[in-house]
Amino acid sequence: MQTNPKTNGEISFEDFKKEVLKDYKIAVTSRECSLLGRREVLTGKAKFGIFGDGKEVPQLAWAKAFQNGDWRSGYYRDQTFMMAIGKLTIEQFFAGLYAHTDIKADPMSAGRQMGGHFATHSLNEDGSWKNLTVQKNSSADISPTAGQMPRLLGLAQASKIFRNVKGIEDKTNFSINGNEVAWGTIGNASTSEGLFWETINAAGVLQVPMVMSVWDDEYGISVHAKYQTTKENISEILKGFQRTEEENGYEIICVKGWDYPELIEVYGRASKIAREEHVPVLIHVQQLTQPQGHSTSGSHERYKSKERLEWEAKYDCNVKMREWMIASDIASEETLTEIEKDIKKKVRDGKKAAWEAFMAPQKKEQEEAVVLLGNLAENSANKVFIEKIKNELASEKEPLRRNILASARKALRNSVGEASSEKKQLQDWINNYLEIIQPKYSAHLYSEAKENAKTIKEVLPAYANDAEEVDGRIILRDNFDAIFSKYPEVLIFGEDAGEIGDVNQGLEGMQEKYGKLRVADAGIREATILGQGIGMAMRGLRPIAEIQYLDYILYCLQIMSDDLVTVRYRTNGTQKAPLIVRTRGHRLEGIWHSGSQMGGLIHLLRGMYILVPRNMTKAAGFYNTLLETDEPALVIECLNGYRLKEKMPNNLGELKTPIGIVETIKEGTDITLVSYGSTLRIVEEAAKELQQAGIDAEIIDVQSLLPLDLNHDMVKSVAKTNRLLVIDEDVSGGASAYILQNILDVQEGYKYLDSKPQTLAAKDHRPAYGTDGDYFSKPSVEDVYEKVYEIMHESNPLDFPKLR
Ligand SMILES: Cc1ncc(C[n+]2csc(CCOP(=O)(O)OP(=O)(O)O)c2C)c(N)n1
Ligand SMILES: [Mg+2]
Repeated sequence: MQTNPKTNGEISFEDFKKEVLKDYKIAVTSRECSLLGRREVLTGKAKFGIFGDGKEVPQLAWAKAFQNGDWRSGYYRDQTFMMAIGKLTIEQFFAGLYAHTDIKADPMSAGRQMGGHFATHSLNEDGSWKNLTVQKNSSADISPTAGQMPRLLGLAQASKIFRNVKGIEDKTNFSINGNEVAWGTIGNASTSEGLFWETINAAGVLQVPMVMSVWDDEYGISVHAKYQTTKENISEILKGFQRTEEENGYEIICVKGWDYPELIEVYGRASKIAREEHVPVLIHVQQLTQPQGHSTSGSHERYKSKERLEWEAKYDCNVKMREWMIASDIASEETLTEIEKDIKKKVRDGKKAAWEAFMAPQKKEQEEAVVLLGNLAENSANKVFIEKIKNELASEKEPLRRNILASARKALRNSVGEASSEKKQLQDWINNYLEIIQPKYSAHLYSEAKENAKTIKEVLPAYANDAEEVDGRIILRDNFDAIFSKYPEVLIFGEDAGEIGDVNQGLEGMQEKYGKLRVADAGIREATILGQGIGMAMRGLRPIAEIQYLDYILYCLQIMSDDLVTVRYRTNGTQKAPLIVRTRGHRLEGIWHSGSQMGGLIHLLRGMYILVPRNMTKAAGFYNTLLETDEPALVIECLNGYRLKEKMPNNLGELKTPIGIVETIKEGTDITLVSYGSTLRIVEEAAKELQQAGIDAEIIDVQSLLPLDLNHDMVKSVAKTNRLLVIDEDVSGGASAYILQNILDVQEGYKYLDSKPQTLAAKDHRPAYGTDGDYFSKPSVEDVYEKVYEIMHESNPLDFPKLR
């Protein structure tokens, strides 16, 4: 008799059989969904399909080891796992495929993500946290291969923090003594990515409870393992990571992906090692297949040999599990055939129900539009044309919103110049439709909770009469001290952030005071520093990830752009990662230490805040504000500001810089100069010199690039001065153009201008090294002076004769 491998025979054979049969049903259901899913794409009902066929059986074993409070960070093959943990039904599977915009129908993303991208809900509808320890959690998937890896590290590290850091024991909604395991999955080919290696190394160093499964089907789309992996074997080449008696490392396990009992044993063992010892485990799941090829956009017959295809048919994990069940007397051939027939019908029915649910609201909207178009036609000189549009819309059996709205808008065009109550009704309907439907595709880029960061009021720095002038870094340091003592869930980590208290000593002494887990040195690995932050923020901690210099943010920009800033959007507001990224930049020295690539950042990072404080008091205020809210943010401190003197406030930890609010730092009447960060010091200097020439400039500090000037204060200044110059250290057409567009277009500043609005940016090359390199690369006081003077000269050559 077969003993139950999971419980070593502790349950009866009858119960064991029942459990295996239940698993098999999930595997068959999942496979049937994949098969029908592909057909839905090929017949045009869904746009794209990527499925989990060929990877079912290991996911059943994984699901058994996965406990409440645990986390998944995986990729598009994991549908069977999601079904097995009870987080994906047949209807939901198809709703996702069709892009159903109701979060109840498609709980993964409300139709925003293509099928196969999974997530669970961490937040209630009001945006508050759920109790994450009583549910099974999946962080939301992203499509870029290996992009799930950095976040996985943070999800695992959170357990270590919860187990070892004092003062957060009461956060029982997030962890129970750090017992939670973070489970990663990745395809064999995606292990070629740098992010995989960076994460594997970092998890080995950090010794976190992470179990990494590699689903190995020998291919990455059409490209065979021989082009992907040295020795064509990921566990073989990772052997150096294996822990020994003497040294920490990984437990590395290989297992055949079709061997159900073996898989259950392996996943049980992995879970225990990671959970109890906080040691990372790598499971190389070999001999998996792709029965339908990679995705719906191609067929694998084009690149797999006949022999390989025959092997895949034979070693299909579901087929193998079925054979094993029959050989072990768990079920007869007849019973299994009956089950399979039953499931086929269930999946067909579920698919039909999902399609009908998807179509129902759209059909209703179609009917409404058809009636309105009919009425419009009756009262229009263009009746014939409008009726044609109406009839075409009415004849659509499966109407999409695009067609409904496009028809209504086109019909309206045909009645231009006419007036009727029917037309008014259609106009109202279109406006109302857009108001209701557009958010289904656009909401939740930022927090929509009433109490969001934008509502947090400024608290000005307060000063004692005899306030000292200190180096800026002291203000920052003492403010971090206040933060760490106020919020036990805050932790900071980065290169040199720990022992020496960061390269500019803004964290001096903090590690000694708050310990090595809360103020931590990290390896040189920006992408996974960012990932640590994302994962820990998703688990209720308040991480601050430090990227040593702004220039090196490019190493983690992909993760910020693809993962961090899309968390809220891609989950339709059901997950969040309120991570603060701290860095320092703008002006210092040379090509890789004085970058100010703000245009690139603001365009790639919509979904987080980008804050550019001009001094350390402002920076401290931003950190304090951010910790009262739950948006991710990037704070860029001025590299050349740490040793400049600032007056020491006596309300550190309390003072707050508002988000999205500009500040006028000098009033003036002749021209508005808009800038931010380090450049402001240049602008202020130039303004002083301009004053001597009789030019009175007003200076505005933007402070916050995302969001930008929520109160539209910049246009008020332009309305007063009628002239505008935007100055920064980015390339031309970068952030300065973004600010200009906001003032002219969004704030309608063009109405008030008497001179051509202009920008003054750095040269388009990277900044050269040395004092002269800086002078000839970035805007100087003279550049600002002359540019402003030129604008004044053009409008009044008599008072301001030509300079050069
Ligand atoms: C960064 C990035 N490059 C390329 C792709 C396109 N792509 C999607 S899946 C895939 C192959 C992945 O193969 P593997 O990791 O073995 O997973 P499998 O699909 O075989 O399970 C590729 C190249 C992508 N999504 N992201
Ligand atoms: Mg593969």
